Amino acid sequence: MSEQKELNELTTTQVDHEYGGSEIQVLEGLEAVRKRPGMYIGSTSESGLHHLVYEIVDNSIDEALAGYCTEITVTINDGDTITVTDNGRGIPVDIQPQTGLPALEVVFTVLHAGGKFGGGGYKVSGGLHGVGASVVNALSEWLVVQVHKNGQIYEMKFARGEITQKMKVVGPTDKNGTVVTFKPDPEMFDTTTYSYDIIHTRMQQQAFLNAGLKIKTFDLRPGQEAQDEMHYEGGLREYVTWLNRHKTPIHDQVIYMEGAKDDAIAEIALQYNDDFKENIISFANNVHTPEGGMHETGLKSALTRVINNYGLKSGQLKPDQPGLKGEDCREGLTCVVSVKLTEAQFEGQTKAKLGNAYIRTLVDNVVSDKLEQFFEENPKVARMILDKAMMANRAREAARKARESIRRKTALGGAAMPDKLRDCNEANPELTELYIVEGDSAGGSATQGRDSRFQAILPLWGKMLNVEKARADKVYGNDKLTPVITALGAGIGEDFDLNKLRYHKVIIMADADVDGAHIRTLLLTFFFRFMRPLIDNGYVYAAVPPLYKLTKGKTVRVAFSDEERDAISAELRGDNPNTKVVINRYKGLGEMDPHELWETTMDPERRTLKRIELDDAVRADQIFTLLMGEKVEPRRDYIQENAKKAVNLDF
Ligand code: TTJ
Repeated sequence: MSEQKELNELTTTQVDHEYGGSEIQVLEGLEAVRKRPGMYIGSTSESGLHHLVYEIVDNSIDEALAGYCTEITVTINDGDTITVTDNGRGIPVDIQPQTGLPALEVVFTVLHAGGKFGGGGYKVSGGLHGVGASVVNALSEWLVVQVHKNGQIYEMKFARGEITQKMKVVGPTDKNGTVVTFKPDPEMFDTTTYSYDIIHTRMQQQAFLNAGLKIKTFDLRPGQEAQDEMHYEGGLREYVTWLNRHKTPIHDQVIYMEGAKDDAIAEIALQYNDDFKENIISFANNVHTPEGGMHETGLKSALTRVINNYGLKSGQLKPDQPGLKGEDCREGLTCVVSVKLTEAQFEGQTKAKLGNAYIRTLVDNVVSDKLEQFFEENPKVARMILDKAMMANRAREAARKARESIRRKTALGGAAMPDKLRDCNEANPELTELYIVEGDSAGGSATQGRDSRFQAILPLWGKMLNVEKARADKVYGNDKLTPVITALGAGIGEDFDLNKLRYHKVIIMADADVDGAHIRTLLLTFFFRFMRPLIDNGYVYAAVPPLYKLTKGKTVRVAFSDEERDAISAELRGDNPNTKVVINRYKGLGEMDPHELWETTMDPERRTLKRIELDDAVRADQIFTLLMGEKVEPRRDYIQENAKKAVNLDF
């Protein structure tokens, strides 16, 4: 009987549901999926909801990998149903001899059936990927599949995994491909609202990973319509270019390497930028592996070896000196590694780490051979990369030495305190305060005006280092920052230890002008980056000096704002408009005499302190990073905003 005749019969004849034989690996019912959905798609949250889409799309990508599909579309329809379309060969519709059922039916009703029809694609056997269309079906309120094949459209329908319409021909077609539409079951998910952004990002990633494949995404929901088309002939090369789009590359070309052994293939694309961070993104069978694994290990060891060898060969490195460390060789590196293999083993907490050891050898070999060759053919680029790694090495060494000397000095509490520090008598840090004061003259006033029993003064002067633009070694050795580090006594960076902190109030006292705000911003950025617990625990404050001085005869008052100035002025005049009230604007802390400074800004009974609160530290970190580098203004604004939000503690 021809396939065609068989199918026509199928539309009218009831087929026996007898499973025949051992070929079907899993005969687990789909109820199991509905009972414990998290086991199959990770969770029933937003992430699980989106996982349904990836699960379906993976099938189309397999077809593309097999060479038969060039275009995939993913649509969010009105009502948050999803349609995935491809122009592949279409899921087989013929009857499987083992089951007596159309292959199409088996794909959607039998767990893990997908792999059997993979057409030589790279199926993932681990993690949560590749669990198959049947899982999506089981977790959908309804699902419709249409296969365009042999000039016919074959259609089948389901509800919560159960067949509601057996496979039948619903019309002619001149195309090939598969169309699946499903509605996630609200009984199964915490939310059934899709995010176009999440889907678009994922599809873009897949388009980068599969060079030449065109993926379109649509959002048809009224009021938020959107569409995108992703198609990258350059594949991983374009991925790296895209990742570096806001950076300054130190060489024009993206370096691309590939190689294969047995049925595994490895692709690597990389480019260095003038930044200090490393950004390696790895994939196994198109699945992101954020925890890394064997492919990343192979890449890293080969990279370190090739760069060191090149340094030795070119005479830049000496054989009797310690070589460049791995991290030196990865400063400013943007790299994507993608491997494909038949039996991927995913390990780790979140199954996000590749465990197959032979992949390490493969990637190591590919990078060793191809990168060495590239360096030979492109000595200028090789030199740039080597120089950058050598610079990173020197910086790291300097940072280590500086950190160790700070550690040595602060050990045993016997650190030699900075010359400029005017320390207090009290030793209990819970009771002491450190005023960090801008400028020598203000420092002098503060020293004279303070209560030396518990208040210490550290004057800072000159231009502060912007830590956002500097490498760690510059920070450790900086002559403006070292006194702060030493005075606080708690170390820095990884070594920072709150238990050793010498003052539990760290008060930045700067002028109420732009320069003052700038120095406050720089200090806060420094604390945020290098002494984070200080901010997280609320130990950092800003002093609030007055803006105006009002004098009527022997009466002297100060005002902290224009409104307050006007109010006090009116109060002093009383009913007589001719009363003489002299109003002076303080130009800076230096203008105040020690007594004034004490009364207005330092006396715990009368002063205002603003606690610096970075309530959402994670968000703040992102903002610091975002504003890193050249854009000083927005960063300054951000920290000023946060300083304004602060609470008044002493009243
Ligand atoms: C398998 O080998 C014979 C020819 O067809 C191959 C196949 O299954 N191709 C295929 C499956 N292309 N697209 C799919 C597919 C697409 C979607 C949207 C959903 C599912 C479950 C499979």
